[in-house]
Amino acid sequence: MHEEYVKDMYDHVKKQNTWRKKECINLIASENVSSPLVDDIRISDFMHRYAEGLPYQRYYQGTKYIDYIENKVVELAKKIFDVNFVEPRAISGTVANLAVFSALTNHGDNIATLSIPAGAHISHLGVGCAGICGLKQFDLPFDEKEMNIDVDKTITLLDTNNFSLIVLGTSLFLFPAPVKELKEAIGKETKIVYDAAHVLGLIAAKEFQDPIREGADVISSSTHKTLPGPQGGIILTNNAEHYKKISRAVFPGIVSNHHLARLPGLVIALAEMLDFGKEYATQMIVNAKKLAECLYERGFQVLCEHKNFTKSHQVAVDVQNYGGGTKVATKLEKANIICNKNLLPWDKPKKSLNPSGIRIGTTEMTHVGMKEKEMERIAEFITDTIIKEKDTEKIKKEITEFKQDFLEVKYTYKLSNMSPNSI
Ligand code: DSN
Repeated sequence: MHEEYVKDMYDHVKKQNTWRKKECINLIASENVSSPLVDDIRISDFMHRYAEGLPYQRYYQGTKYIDYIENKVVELAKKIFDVNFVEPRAISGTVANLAVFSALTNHGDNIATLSIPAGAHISHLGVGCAGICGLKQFDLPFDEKEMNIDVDKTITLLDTNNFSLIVLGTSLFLFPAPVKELKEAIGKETKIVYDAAHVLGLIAAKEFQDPIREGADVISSSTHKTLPGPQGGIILTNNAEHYKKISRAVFPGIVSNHHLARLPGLVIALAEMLDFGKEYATQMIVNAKKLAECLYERGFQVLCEHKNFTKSHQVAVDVQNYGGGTKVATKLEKANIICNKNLLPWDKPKKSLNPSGIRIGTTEMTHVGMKEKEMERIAEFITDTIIKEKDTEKIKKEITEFKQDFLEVKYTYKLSNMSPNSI
């Protein structure tokens, strides 16, 4: 008998829930917590079902409710992002990228993306989806001071090579990408794919940039970062031809079961963004600027002081002075401050095990109601841990106490007794 595994799993999940939800300051920029409504509806009979194909044209019976729900995802995503076509069946941001790259390129084509130290997601590269699709990846020139693409040098690169795709949108994403400038400079054959995973919630709230109107052909994204939905992927476009190819790439190409149980929660998250997204996204950005400013004032080398640090939910800090990203992130974890080490543009990709920086995001802490005052407190905790080297056990206790006022997700509806699982 292996019953002890059951107890063990319950025990460990409980420990995770308590630690990360109640005792930690989570500053991982790619993470968020979804609202209780989104969480609650995620556990359902849909976890066990298949629905291959498109709504009302499935290869299975028993799909009438998921057909309805999937159409609601499409309806709300069209409304919020003002696009004509939505493909919600990619089960993650990387799967969305794989579908888009494979649909819009041919084996052997050239693709231009940022490098990892300049912020690209791993899926943009030769080791990721671009490589799987047989694409030859070129690095877009990057201006380290401005923390953005160097438009002039990029135009020269694009003039001298034939590119099927340029991928904009990154995992280290402080400032809007120059979509408009590049669109004006490139030929029709080169398509722009904008990976919005990090900033989808900011785009939904019209607080960052409007990639489609600025010239992006396709947006690919995950659905669980600044847009606080269940983990999953989504693809948006106004181009019918692109949509057709991408949709075929998703199914039957890459995804069989598109993980139906996430879709009702995605509808709720989109509705929440329509009603509360503006306030939430604005506060996320205000908080990021405030946290950056407070860290800078306390002696940290926060990037881009000359540009007011950031226009997104993210802050980047060069921590070479304190032993590098690995040492700093590990030390912060000991105090229950969770963030990630991050390559910065001046790092060689090989430095990924000990990069120069850390990346900080205000996504989750804003979602649980923190504002500028709390950002100041977080900067103080970080300073105490890294610069003043105070006792981490003591800081940890203070953080647990501090966190108790921020256990509830805001920017959602006040509905109770709605659980669909008590039938
Ligand atoms: N790798 C994730 C991030 O942290 O940005 C995105 O998938």
